[in-house]
Amino acid sequence: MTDTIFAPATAAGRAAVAVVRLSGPMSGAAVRALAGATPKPRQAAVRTLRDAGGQGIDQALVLWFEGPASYTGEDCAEFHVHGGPAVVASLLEALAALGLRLAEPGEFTRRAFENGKLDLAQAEGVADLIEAETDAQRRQALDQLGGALGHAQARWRDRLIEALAMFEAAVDFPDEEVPADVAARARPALAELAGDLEQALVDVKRGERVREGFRIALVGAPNAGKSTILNALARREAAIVTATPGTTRDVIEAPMRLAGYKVLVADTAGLRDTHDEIEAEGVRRARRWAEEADLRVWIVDGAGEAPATVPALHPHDLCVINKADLGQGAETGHALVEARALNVEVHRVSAWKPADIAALEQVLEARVVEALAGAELPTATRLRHRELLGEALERVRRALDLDDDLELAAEDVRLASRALDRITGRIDPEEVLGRVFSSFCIGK
Ligand SMILES: Nc1nc2c(ncn2[C@@H]2O[C@H](COP(=O)(O)OP(=O)(O)OP(=O)(O)O)[C@@H](O)[C@H]2O)c(=O)[nH]1
Ligand SMILES: [Mg+2]
Repeated sequence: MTDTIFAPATAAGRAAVAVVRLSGPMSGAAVRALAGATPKPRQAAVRTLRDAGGQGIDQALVLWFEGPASYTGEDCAEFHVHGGPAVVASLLEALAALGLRLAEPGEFTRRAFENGKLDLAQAEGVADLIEAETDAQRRQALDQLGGALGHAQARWRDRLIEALAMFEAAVDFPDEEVPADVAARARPALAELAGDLEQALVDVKRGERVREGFRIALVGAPNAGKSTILNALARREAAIVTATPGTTRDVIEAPMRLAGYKVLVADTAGLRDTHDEIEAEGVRRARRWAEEADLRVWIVDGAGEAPATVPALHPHDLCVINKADLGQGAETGHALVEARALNVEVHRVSAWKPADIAALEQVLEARVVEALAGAELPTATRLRHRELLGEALERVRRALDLDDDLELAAEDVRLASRALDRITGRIDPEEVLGRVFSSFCIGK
């Protein structure tokens, strides 16, 4: 028989109210043991909770959800108690004494998934909604919880089944004159599907960025003012600033919120050749972080005289010429020439002037919006989805290339369909499910 599980559903610490929830076949018995009779399903009732010895635990609001009309699909109950640590601790103790067990992270949602209350992508939406810190993360997670990805997956799957039926008909009736014709009829459905999957793969990058944060790297020569700019943007002394070149060694990430999106701005070690082992490692890390970032901002010491050190930049990156308050040195001219050659937009600031930092923040905000805002929310939002979409697309493309060998094409269509099924977790092995649910918090 399934265990009956319990867990606090609210965060630890003091609060007005704490919620403890139960799920499983013994939930009703546990409510009766602690609170007397079970209340009417889905109606709140005020009860005194008592442990097995008859000692009062708290006055609580008790909710009873009879399965399958509950979050997990099993019998469930909730106790809304006063949110003091001792109250919660003695309630948990009383539940354990009744033979119930503390839930694992994500176990409630896992049961909901196993009982068909939501698919795997929706369960991931639940986790993302709990993690959401920005408005964009919240909207995207809510959309996923609403089943947006599952709906898209069902549409894609229908096309595959249509194509598969045609291939199979052609394989089953080889004597008739159908094969070439059938392959030709399956082709448009598959080609359209390939287009949809390509688009979903473009969008999933946006979805991942919204979830994890848009990454902006501040890069450039030592002493250009990268750390000063990071601190000004983050509004705190996140990085050490000194007049000594080579101050920053580690990558220092500061989370920010721009236009309702999560953004990670990273200060990095100044780029130069060095015999100092520690600094050299810092420069390697700076280059790696910058390469993987969504936007690189090349910071230049505008008052400097040395030729500008040019980092590896991508089209549409930015160049910020700093220390405008000190006037121009030869480095400004070098940087302008390089920036023009690389087609990189240039802005001039003094990191010490709040108005300049505000203007820079606006430029960065516009870049974030341009990269992440779309007419529609991305349906796929994480690496797991991206890999499965990629696998499905590859299979569909192979099926399209194989029209003389209908049996092989049919097999590719079947494998594409399997990859798409795994998005909603229909056929996933235990290990994949374990990985998804273990990232949840306890009580969800
Ligand atoms: N006058 C002036 N000085 C600045 C400005 N921005 C930074 N500085 C100074 O330039 C020096 C270097 O600044 P940092 O922010 O440490 O430079 P960095 O690019 O992080 O340097 P590394 O960590 O060595 O790569 C410090 O003395 C700052 O006070 C500015 O806009 N105007
Ligand atoms: Mg620095």
